[in-house]
Amino acid sequence: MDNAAITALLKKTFALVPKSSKVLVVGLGKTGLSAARYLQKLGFDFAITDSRDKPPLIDEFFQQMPDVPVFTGGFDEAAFRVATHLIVSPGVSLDEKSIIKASANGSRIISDIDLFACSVDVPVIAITGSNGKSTVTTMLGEMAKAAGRQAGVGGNLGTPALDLLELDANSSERKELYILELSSFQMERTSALNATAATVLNISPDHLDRHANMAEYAEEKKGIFKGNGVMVINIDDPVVQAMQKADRNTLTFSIKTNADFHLAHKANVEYLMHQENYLMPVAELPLEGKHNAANALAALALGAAVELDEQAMCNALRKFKGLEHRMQHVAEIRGVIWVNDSKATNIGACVAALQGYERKVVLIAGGDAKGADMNDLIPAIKEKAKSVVVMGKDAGLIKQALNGCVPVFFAENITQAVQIAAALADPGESVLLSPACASLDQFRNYQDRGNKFIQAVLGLAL
Ligand code: UMA
Ligand code: ADP
Repeated sequence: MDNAAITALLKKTFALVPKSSKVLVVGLGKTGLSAARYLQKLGFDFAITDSRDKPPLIDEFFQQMPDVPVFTGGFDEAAFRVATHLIVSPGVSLDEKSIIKASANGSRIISDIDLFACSVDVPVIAITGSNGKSTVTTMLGEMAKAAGRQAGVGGNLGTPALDLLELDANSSERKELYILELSSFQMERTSALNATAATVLNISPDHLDRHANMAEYAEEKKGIFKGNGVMVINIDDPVVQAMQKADRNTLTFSIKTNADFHLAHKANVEYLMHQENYLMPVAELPLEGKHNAANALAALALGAAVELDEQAMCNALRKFKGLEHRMQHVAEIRGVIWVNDSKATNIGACVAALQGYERKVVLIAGGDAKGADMNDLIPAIKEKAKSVVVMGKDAGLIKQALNGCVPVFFAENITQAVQIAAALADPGESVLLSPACASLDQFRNYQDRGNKFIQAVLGLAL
């Protein structure tokens, strides 16, 4: 789409007009910086604000846009007062006083995903859910590549959606498809997306510190189906199934029952299926766990919605080794297998991890529970864990929930947790870091937690 067509669509959709609208970008992280670059390329008047004194990307911003007004160290009231439009980063709550006030005074709240939606005329696939988003988004990106399609892959995954666009007329690469991972925070402030195909992979409790309750959280995720694209529905999840609409093109997937994409046995071999067609044996997926078979089926369904070649998709699945910090094999030391699942930042992910185990497991869990009910961990822990090492802010909540059903040990930090787990695990067993909690109480992010875990584990081998 050329820039004139984009600005025309922004005007029609959001009354957003270069030189006349006053845009305030709220949050100077990756999203804010990508929005600023976009607005500058299209010739908009804008300013940027961040409540921190020294936001993470301020130096990069000054370098790229020395003339754009910046307000840091608090949300600047005057900047909000004059703004006709606010582009709010996902990390900033819409309950912020300044945002509520500006909105009441007529400022329109839009997201980077709204801007993106007004800037593309090729198919967009949108993926949300409580767990598996990054895995499915990356899988599908690999499938598109294997099928010979130029795809832009990003969103919540890491590269902001706006940074995937080619806004320079002389840009040599032309994307034929976009594949976006979207979070509930991105969805709650997006209204213009009409994805060619979209999915909510699953719904389990997460981010309940930011959403009022589960119903509201699910409602934000459901927003991904706005428009008239193909709905890819996980019929194993009742909350997702309830989102299905009779008048829309739908592809279903299931690891439990018959669906458009499902599992079936032939001569004792389990296959990924497309209706009656045997696509490939599940055992050829390098990723373990039933939840990853579900992820593969979801990716196949999304790929089918944009007519990716089925054999190319299967070839990509055979090569897909998974992402770091998701059920990542770290080492086998004295007969004990150590697994890093630091990205398990909610209960659903930890339960899925435990359910994949045949071996006995020593689980390391804890961190910031984000308002979740730790009692939901009990059945899977009772069934699969021999003992649990807890750490972080909500360690006590987990111990309390488990109430003596398995032995629980406290650790001050990840190194101590690894040492305690090493003493507890016998040869033939596994130690799994799958915290069911966010990491920010003790670490920079989940990657930092996973890396420190790996370091401590490798230290055991010395
Ligand atoms: N900020 C304020 N005031 C606040 C909160 C934040 O000023 O009250 C500022 C921060 O100082 C910071 C900026 O806002 O400078 C950060 O913005 P952000 O938190 O929205 O983060 P970005 O760097 O823009 O990254 C975001 C996503 N982050 C979040 O949703 C928290 C990234 O997802 C995403 O990769 C990126 O956009 C590109 O689209 C990360 C994430 O943790 C991986 N997502 C959550 C998850 O997966 O569970 C939802
Ligand atoms: P997200 O981007 O939604 O956080 P990831 O693919 O990064 O998802 O995986 C996050 C965590 O969820 C990891 O611990 C992973 O093992 C687990 N997981 C992946 N897919 C699923 C699924 N379909 N159901 C439950 N848990 C899953």
